[in-house]
Formats: sequence, structure tokens, C-alpha cells
Amino acid sequence: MKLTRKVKEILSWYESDNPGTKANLARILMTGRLAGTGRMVILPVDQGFEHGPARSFAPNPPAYDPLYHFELAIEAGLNAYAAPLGMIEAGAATYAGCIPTILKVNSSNSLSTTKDQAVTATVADALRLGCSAIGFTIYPGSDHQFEMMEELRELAAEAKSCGLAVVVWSYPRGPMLDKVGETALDICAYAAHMAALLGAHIIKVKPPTEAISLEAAKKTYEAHPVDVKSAASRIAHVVQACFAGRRLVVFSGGEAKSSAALLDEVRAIHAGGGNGSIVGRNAFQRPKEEALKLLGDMIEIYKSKP
Ligand code: FBP
Repeated sequence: MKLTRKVKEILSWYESDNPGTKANLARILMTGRLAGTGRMVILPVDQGFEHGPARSFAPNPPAYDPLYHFELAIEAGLNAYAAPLGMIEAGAATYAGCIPTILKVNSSNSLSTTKDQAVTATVADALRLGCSAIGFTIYPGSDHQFEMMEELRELAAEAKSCGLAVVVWSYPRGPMLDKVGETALDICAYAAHMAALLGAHIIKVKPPTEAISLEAAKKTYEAHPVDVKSAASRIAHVVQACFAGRRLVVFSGGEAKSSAALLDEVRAIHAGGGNGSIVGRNAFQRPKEEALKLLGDMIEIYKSKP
């Protein structure tokens, strides 16, 4: 496989990584219909843990079957499939080598009131299952944020030493943040930046809103304004916070919404220089044909000239 100039350029940003990690990043970037473009669409299916099985899969019952998600990601021509241990194990042999996988190594659930996650898989699991990367969530702002960051430090160091890539879901939540604050532009950029500082190769955040939430940051944003009205410039600001675009950043899809609304978001991510989408519920909660159509439309946007 010959790497494109774009992918070579992206790999050059990761100056400290060993050939194994670079090869795994290349696998993700060179797979699927967006291969070689530097853009990605990834399917994450950890919502069974996060929200429970019925809330996740009842809208489209075939999605209760873990194999369904491997098929969906492969048929849609996505770059990678991310899931917790049990989901990856369930299709590991059937789909070995068919699509890069990201093993989600920590998980939360809706039966807990604490903003924390348990470590639910290991780097050894990721290697045994042929994964390209580990995935880890941090909750900047939570009372457990520092332990989460310390867990990530250990797991990321181990993963990198074994030639795996590290994907960080950075979701601000905790006592200082209300619902508006969790997706406010300044907080989102801050969360993305912290993921970069923690050594993430790929950073995953929610699309930012117009709000500026942190009191201490308001003066700075007044002095150096970002065009918060434009979704593309909000994305561009998050990209800037990811080491001026030297780290890959992808944006999540959120709860099921209309195709038009999701595609508008994708256009903004593309125009703002984001590297793509990591979209779960909006994909697997739709009947498969509809999901394939929507994922195909997203890919077409990412393939077009921004
Ligand atoms: P969705 O596209 O379904 O939002 O998936 C992205 C994701 O990050 C999942 O990996 C995770 O389970 C979920 O969002 C968490 O969502 P929330 O923070 O809204 O509970």
C-alpha cells in the first residue's frame, strides 16, 4: 500500500512515535472510502455501556447483534470501528483484518451517578484482538478527572510502547459545568487541548456551541474573538486548540437527529478543517439501508473540496 502525501504529512506530526504506532495510524487513515484523504468516519458502539441496550438498540433491533456493527462499518467503507471488549471479541475472528478496530478500554454506565469510568480492558486485550488503537474517555471537570488522566497516562504509555495508537474521547462534565458549559466553545477547545497534551493521536470531542462558559476565559475571547455564529469557525478554533491542527480531531454525532441536521454539521466540520466524524447512534439506530445512505453522504462531503 502506497501512502498518500496527505497521510505521510499527518504521520510526520507524530514525531515521537514508533513505526508500529505510525503503521496503525496509517491503517486507520488508509482504510475505507476516505482512504488517503486525511479525513475519517469512525463507527463507535459503546452506547450499550453508556446508555443501556434498549436505549441504544431498540430503535433498530438488528443492532443488538455485535456482528451487525462490523458489517455496517465495512459496508459503509468507514475508517475504523470502536467498541468495548465484549463487542470486539464477539466478531474478532470473523472480521480479523477486515477493518481497523479501536478497543474502548474504559466505560461508564447510566446506573452510576459519579462522573467516572471503569477500566474495562487492557492493552494486552487490544493486541490479542488485533486492534489498531485503544480508546479512552476522560471527563475534564469531573471530580475524578485527575485519576482518569493518570489512568490514561499509564495506558497510553503502554499502548504506544506496543505500537498501538491512542484515541481520547474528551467529554467535559462535572460540578462546574451545566449542560450549556459541557459543549461551550471554550470548554470544548480546552478539553480537546488537554487530550492533545495527554498524548492522544486522535481526539474526539462533541461539536461546540456558540457559548463561552468559563468566566476566566471570557475576557480573552472578547479581546481575541472567534466568530461563534459560524459552526465552521467554531470547529476551526477546536482544530487550532489541537496543536494548530497537528493532531487529528473528530467530532461525535450525538443523539439521533435528521439526516439534514447531521449533514450540516459534517459540512461545518469539513469547512472548519476537522478530520471527520465519529458517529454512533445516528448510524446504527437507523435501518441499515438508511444508515448506509447517510454514511455515504457524509463521506461524499468529506471527499469534496472544502
Ligand atoms: P454518538 O454518535 O452516538 O453520540 O456516539 C459518540 C459517543 O461518544 C459514544 O462513543 C458514547 O457512547 C456517547 O457518545 C456518549 O454520549 P453522551 O455523552 O451523550 O452520553
